[in-house]
Amino acid sequence: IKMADADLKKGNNRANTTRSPRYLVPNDYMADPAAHVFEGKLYIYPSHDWESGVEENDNGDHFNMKDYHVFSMQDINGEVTDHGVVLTVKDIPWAGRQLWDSDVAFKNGKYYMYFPLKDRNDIFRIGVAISDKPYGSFISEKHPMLGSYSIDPCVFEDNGKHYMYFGGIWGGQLQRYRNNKALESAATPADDEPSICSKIAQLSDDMMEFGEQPRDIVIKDKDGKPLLQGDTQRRFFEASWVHKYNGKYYFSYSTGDTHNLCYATGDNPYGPFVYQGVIMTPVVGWTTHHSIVEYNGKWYLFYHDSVPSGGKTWLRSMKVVELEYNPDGTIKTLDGMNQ
Ligand code: FUB
Repeated sequence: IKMADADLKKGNNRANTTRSPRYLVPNDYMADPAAHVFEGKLYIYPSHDWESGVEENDNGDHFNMKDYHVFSMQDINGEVTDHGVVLTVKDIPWAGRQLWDSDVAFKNGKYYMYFPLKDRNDIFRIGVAISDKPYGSFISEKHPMLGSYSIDPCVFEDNGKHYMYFGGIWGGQLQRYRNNKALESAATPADDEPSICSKIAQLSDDMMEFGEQPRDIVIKDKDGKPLLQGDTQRRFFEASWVHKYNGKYYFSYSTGDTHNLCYATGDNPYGPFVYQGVIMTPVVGWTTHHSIVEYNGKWYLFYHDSVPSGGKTWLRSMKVVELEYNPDGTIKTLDGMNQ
């Protein structure tokens, strides 16, 4: 009983579920899965981890990924099809290094892949690559999106409009910017100041650029106060994702150095969002990164852990597990998802 009380205080609404997670690609390392339903199938767009030999450091240089694969599934328990390499660093004209978490959106018969990559000055920008098919391959544009910065783009479609959410602190470089401008010197706010926020911008009609200046996604606590930078168990770090359930907007994200997957809800894509709780407690590995999608009437959490690599933070394996809601729309916390 004591344990349950402690969990409730932390916002951990433990799932009473026997459904177990499934590793999707046991023979390779895939992370940061972005899942979407296109043409009636589940498509998954992960990062492709590999052993590049780059030493582990606080900048995340060891996440030195050089290409993307696409996967698809007709049945959540069925075969996972690997569509092979669909974009590589060497085919991106402005590339420096490190292809991190990507996402894909569909509009007017075309699929747009959005990916973060360091340019030749080692600054993360967001690029666009296009395909006629959800499984690629994708052809990169010559330049990154104008005014783009940081990492982890996620594109959410609502009423025919597409919104990009992005950003990540520390190695993701978001702390180097204020009001969409690079700072002379990177400063993270003090612990008692409002936390650095994920960003949102509606995309232009042609899907190639921001259609407006990116704005902050403010997450407030239940008293209406913005979460503070020192509130490391709850504040935003990276891995933005948005889905809609029963007319409400759910903004979910990783708390990075405290390794929680959390969520907050709001009434529109821009927020503000009100903090609700933990979706998934920490898994093996440093990063935690996910997507949430409805398929055939059920909701699923796609995520990764580093169990198969024996805890190597840069060699992650992609998984899926069913996600459940309580009658009031809160999400049941998934706990112990490493098995
Ligand atoms: O995969 C590289 C980075 O690790 C992602 O962009 C972050 O969200 C974290 O998962």
